Amino acid sequence: DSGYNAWLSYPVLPHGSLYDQYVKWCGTVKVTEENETIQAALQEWRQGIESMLDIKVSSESEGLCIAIGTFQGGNAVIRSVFAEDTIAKVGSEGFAIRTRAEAGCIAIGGSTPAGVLHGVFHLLRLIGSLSPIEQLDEVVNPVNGLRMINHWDNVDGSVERGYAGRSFFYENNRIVDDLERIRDYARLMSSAGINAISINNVNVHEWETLFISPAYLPDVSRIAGVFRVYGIRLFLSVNFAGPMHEGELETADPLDPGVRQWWKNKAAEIYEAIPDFGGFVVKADSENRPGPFTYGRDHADGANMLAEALESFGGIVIWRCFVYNCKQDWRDRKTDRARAAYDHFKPLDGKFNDNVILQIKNGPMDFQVREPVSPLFGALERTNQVIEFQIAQEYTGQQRHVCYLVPQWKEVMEFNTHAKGETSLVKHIVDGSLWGNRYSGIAAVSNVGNNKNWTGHLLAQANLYGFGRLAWNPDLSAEEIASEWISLTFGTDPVVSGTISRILLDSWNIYESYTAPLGVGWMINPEHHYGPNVDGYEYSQWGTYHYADHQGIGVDRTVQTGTGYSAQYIGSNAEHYDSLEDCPDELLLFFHHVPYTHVLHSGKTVIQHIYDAHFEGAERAAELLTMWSGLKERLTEDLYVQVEDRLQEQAGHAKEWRDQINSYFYRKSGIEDINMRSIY
Ligand code: BDP
Repeated sequence: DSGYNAWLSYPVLPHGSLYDQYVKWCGTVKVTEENETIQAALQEWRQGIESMLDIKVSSESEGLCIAIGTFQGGNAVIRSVFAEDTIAKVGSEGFAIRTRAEAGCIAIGGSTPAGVLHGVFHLLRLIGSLSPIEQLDEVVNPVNGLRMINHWDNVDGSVERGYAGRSFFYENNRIVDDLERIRDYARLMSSAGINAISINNVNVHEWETLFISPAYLPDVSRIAGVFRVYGIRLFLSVNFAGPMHEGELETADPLDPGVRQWWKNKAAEIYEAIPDFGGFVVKADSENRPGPFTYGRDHADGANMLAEALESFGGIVIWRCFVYNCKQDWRDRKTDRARAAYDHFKPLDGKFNDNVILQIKNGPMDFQVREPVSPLFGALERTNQVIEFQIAQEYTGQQRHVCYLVPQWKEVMEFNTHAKGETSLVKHIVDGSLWGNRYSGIAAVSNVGNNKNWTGHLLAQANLYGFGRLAWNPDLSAEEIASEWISLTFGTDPVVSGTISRILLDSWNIYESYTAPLGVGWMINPEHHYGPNVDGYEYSQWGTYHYADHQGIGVDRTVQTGTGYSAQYIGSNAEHYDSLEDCPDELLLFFHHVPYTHVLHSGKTVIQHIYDAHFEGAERAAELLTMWSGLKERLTEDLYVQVEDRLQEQAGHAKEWRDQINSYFYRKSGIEDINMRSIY
């Protein structure tokens, strides 16, 4: 196995009492519906059970069975097992599952075929992670409405920030003919709980506006057809100046009647080809993308125009808040990129149509290994919003280093914004419950490509799986998600799970410790963003600085002497971040400029922290390799070697990080390491 089957590998289960239990119940399946999603669920069931239990699944035999179907679908077993009050609790994507000894079956019922499919994946997951199945009785619904993956794939087959090969959607400026891999991708995504995928880059180049033209729509519709079977809606990113590039208008002014009509016609054309089309993802007035600013209009004008075009078809506009000045003067210490999203969008709260969702990156900068939570969460009381994470490890080792990001995402989701009463967690803003939004949810930039194992680093699959699971249920812990992923991918050997779980759970902390210190970020090579370069972005236009000199380091974002960014938070959050005494160590340099001799809560000086963290980080990166080598006899050679190669590279590269960062700060500060380790 090369990793292609990922968490749908269905490894053979060990013999024992649970195995016997599974064999007893799972060999017979009763399905009555012809619907293609139900049939896909059936096929998945056969594949999973036959592989894990090494038995044949039949639909004929008598005795105990699994019954799957919708409540209205005419399957008598389903009808008899679930009472009306249970059925009433099952939402459009959820399911009920119940073991009923009297009826001789385990029944999985949904109000829609997609719900049934999720239920089948659920039971397969329980079996694959050796959970008992004889007392099942629950209703499971996803917590978040939108659970979305954003691809940054370009139609020429390249992938922006792609670290796992080329696109599997496009080749030579066309959509691929063979949809086999896309089907397997849809299975993987659906099994993790995803229900929406945008298939093209948010940076829609002029020539790519053709995507929504008659030349491409039939092919886009083929992909939508594959997704549909797995309960996933397709979205497209659009270029705000589409009417000028794809159309022949002279303007893209959102208040121009001709432009508005153009988008309406376009929407009608798209829905003709794809009746369940999800809607548009838009990056406007950001990093040189066109937008409403050109015409003196604001983001609400732009988004609402598109929303109006989509509304009657049930479509939505996902408008990104990653908007900032990427041509700033680095000499100006008052302009602060971190402020930008809030400054742009807070004044527009309440002005967006009902079918617009703002998509907000988790932090105010850009997916650094450590950032505070974006202060826009909590600031928008009357606007639909989704959070955006980056599964692609652009700034976290580019899938050459292992960095399990679920713990980071968990931290963000659990952050208390204090926006509405004592407890106002990001996860409750994102799931729509805090403000009662019409639309809400969670999106992330994909980390897949056409590499055999999808993600380049095999262990990066855990981020893809973990994102889906967390979007479905944010209350799952990072440990639970890791352990599920490991069993489903590698099987249930406890030594394997113990080791991989430790590697995953330590990895974010390790990566953070040998890269940019204490929340300051950005010490990377410009453009491609891989590897250390302390001053790489220091004198550039992108607004990403650390201000290190011979006395100190950090960005002063306080109210009194800095950019005032800390005041974008609410109540005690604003106070803590603004205060040098209270600011948490891990974010100190994000909020404050301090001397190297400043003493942290940990009791160390900033400079000693930098030295220690980098020495320890590089050592711990090397230990990851040692830990992995303990699994050599327990894994297939292919899987073992894939990860070994990457961990070797990481161990070497972590030393390079250590040496560059430590030397830089030693030379700047002239302060010795108290432990006298060698710094160059
Ligand atoms: C940054 C990437 C850039 C993206 C941008 C975005 O470096 O390639 O276009 O985010 O989110 O992280 O639009």
